This record gives sequence, structure tokens and C-alpha cells, in this order.
Amino acid sequence: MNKYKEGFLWGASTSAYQVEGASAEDGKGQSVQDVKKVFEGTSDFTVASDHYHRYKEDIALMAEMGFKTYRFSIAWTRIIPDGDGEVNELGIKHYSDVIDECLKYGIEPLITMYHFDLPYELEKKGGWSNRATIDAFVNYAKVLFENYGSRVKYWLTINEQNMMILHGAAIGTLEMDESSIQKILYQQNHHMLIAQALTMKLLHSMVPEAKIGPAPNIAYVYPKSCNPKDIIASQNFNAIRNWLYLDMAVYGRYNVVAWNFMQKKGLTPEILEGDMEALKGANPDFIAFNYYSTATVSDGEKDLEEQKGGDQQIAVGEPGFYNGDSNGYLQRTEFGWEIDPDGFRITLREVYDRYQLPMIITENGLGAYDKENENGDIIDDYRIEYLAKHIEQARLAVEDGVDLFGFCPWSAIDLISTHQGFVKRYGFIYVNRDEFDLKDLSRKKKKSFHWYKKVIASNGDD
Ligand code: BGP
Repeated sequence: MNKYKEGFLWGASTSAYQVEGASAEDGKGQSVQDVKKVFEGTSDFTVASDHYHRYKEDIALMAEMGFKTYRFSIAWTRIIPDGDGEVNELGIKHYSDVIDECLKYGIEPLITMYHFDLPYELEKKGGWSNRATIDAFVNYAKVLFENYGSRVKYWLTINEQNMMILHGAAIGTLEMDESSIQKILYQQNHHMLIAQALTMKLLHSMVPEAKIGPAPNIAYVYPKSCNPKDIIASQNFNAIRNWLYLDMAVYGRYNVVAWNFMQKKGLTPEILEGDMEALKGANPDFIAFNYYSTATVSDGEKDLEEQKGGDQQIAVGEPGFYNGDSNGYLQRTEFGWEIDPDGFRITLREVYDRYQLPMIITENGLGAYDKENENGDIIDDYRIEYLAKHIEQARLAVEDGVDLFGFCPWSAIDLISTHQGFVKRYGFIYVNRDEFDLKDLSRKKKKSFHWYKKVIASNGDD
């Protein structure tokens, strides 16, 4: 049996704005997440899980589980509060301490440089529509590499850039004019892709022994049936949702099917002289991706009104290209997300086959309304079942020949969901608070905590 490799990076993930709190402390600037209107019935991000103050306690718990890596993001606004001006020494110190705390336990920090929290001062100047944001990002990257490059081996550029483009407004990009939103987002996409490529090259020149990769959300797209028209729809959405981002990161070129889609819809970005050159030769060392489920589509010739989407799909289709659909073979979580462990193996095989680069999973998990039982325990068997099935399918993908070097579920600790509040929990570690009642924010081990500890100790045998 082909087991997970020696030194496999077992761990879990968080992101700064969803877990840290302390949103205005120690010189932190505001990000788009701090100023956006939160979704009805959900709390804002000012306190979150208070990880900013309790990171030592949290990392000790991660060490107790046996983590080999901890994937967290750095808040750009703690390092450079307005995005492109002065460096904030207190921010530099905070993450330096977090990194040291991880290293103390032999946990490799796996750092996301940007996880949905663009500095608000940059957003006011046009955000990613403004080409100056490319330079601001690369400069921010330089500050990170100068300060942490000697201690951090694994870097991720931008979390789920593809979701920011497909669901931009919902994730945190501020309000935009509906009629031109897609055009704006694809221009922003082009700028983010350049920023990412330049950052990868910068790390390779500044810290040749460190490794860096992109971190999109990849979900293999199934055709609803074997009707050839459904197959074409699935190819279309695979290209628009997945390959556009990875082809660019790895090969430095626009995927042809995705480009054709952009052209037909009038969404092609303005490309300046030197852009395509900048995009080439980034040479990511690995591909990281987040996986929650697959997607299913059918023939895209229907118009939007007739299209029906799965609950988790905000954009349900593109007339003429694909029609978002549901998959009758799959069960769903309490929050309506389809559960597809086999799809995880399929996605891993497909991505490896296309790019032949080592891969690490940076998110996978189950959001649920965890409840304490009469003894105060959290018996999250549903989460254990979900993760066990995905780990098993990843192991089969490894047997198939896929080069996988790490697995980081979402999330290490309970935190605030992107749009469904604190009550949608993902962690191995329970945080004692409700949506609006902060209680004492104390930590408690869920049943999955003890289970995951055994998984790690046996290198995936469970
Ligand atoms: C990913 C994001 C995370 C995270 C997760 C779960 O898209 O990278 O930030 O929150 O999804 O999603 P949600 O919080 O919406 O349940």
C-alpha cells in the first residue's frame, strides 16, 4: 500500500481576518473586511476567535494534535497599514512571534500572503483595478521575505483568487456597478495574476531555498450527463473556474477556452506591453488548493432565468457556456454544500496530470452547527466522517501516483465563516462564543481533535 510520504505535512488552516480579532490594535490599518457590510445575522470581525491574543494557547493545542504545519495568513494591514506606505513594526513583531511559536514545536509555518483582506486605503484608490496595487503587493511581499524569509519555507500567494473573481462582491470586494462588474473583475484578475507571478520570482531570487505556490479553490466540474453538449459545458466551466488560474500560474499563459469565453462576453482585460513577459517564468514550486466539493453543469445554451444552481453556488451559470446544476448522487451538509470525497480523488488526479507539480491541500472541511452535549462535549462525528472519507480518497490518489505532500483541513480552530457567521463552525478546537454573545472565548477540544491526533500519529492510517 502506497502510504502518505515520510514527513507528510499534516496540519490545518485559518485566515487572519476570520480568526484574529484585534482588528484595530497595534497599528493595524482597516481592510475591506473591516468596512464591508456584514451579512444579516452574522457578527463582524472585530473579535473573531481572539487568536491575535491567544495564539500561544492555540498553537500549543495544534502541537498537541501533532501538527507538522500550520497554514495561516498574514494581514497585509498589520504589516503596512495603508497598503503601500510605512511598515508597522508592531505588525512585523507579531507575526515574527507567531512564526517562532510554531517553530518551537517543530511546526512549519505555511503562510498565505493575502486572504480576502485587501487594505481599505488601496481599495479607495481603485483596489485591484488600479495597476499601482501590483507594485504595492510586490513591495509587501518583499517586506515579508526580508523579515521572515530565513524562517519560513512555504509561502502561498493569494487565497482563492478564482472565487474572488467568480463571487467578488460577496467575498469582500466592495460594491461595484452591477452592469460592469464582470469586466472590472477580469481586469482585476489580470493584475492579481501579474502580482502573483512577480512575487514568485521575487521569492526565488531573495530566498532560493524557500517554496511558493498559488492557492486557488479547485473543484473538478462534472457534466450532468454524457450528452456531448453537457461535456462541452463542463469543459467550459473547468476552464473558467479552474484552469484559467493554474495555467497562468504554471505556464504563464491564458487558457484558450477561458480566453474565448472572455472574448465572447467582452471581458478581456487590457494587456499592456510587458505584461505577458511578467506573467511568464514564475515557476511555482508546488500547487496548493482548497477543495470542498465538485461542481456539476449542464448544457449552457439555456438563458439564465431557466438555470438552477446548487445551494452553494452564487453564480449559477453563464448563458451559452454552462448551466450550474446539482448532483443527485451527492449528499449535502447542513449548509447545503455537496459532499464528494470521490471527487477529491478525481480533482487531485486531474490537477496532477495537467501540471505535474507537488501538491498540498490547504482547505477541506465541514461547516456545521456544533453543539455541546449535556456533559459539555462536542461530539462532531459528522466532521470526522467527512474528513476520514476525504483522507482515504487522497490516499488512493497517492496510490494512483499523485505527488501530495500535505493536508490542511479548514479549520484548525472555530472562526468566522466568510458569509455565514460564527455559528458555522469548522474547527477541531471549539471556541466558547455565540454569534453575538462573546462569552469567555475559552477553547475546548472537540471529539475530532482526538481523532485527528491519531490520524497524524499514524501518518494517515486513522
Ligand atoms: C474558503 C475560504 C475560507 C473559508 C472557507 C469556508 O472559500 O478560503 O476563508 O471561510 O471557504 O467557507 P465559508 O466560511 O463560507 O463556510
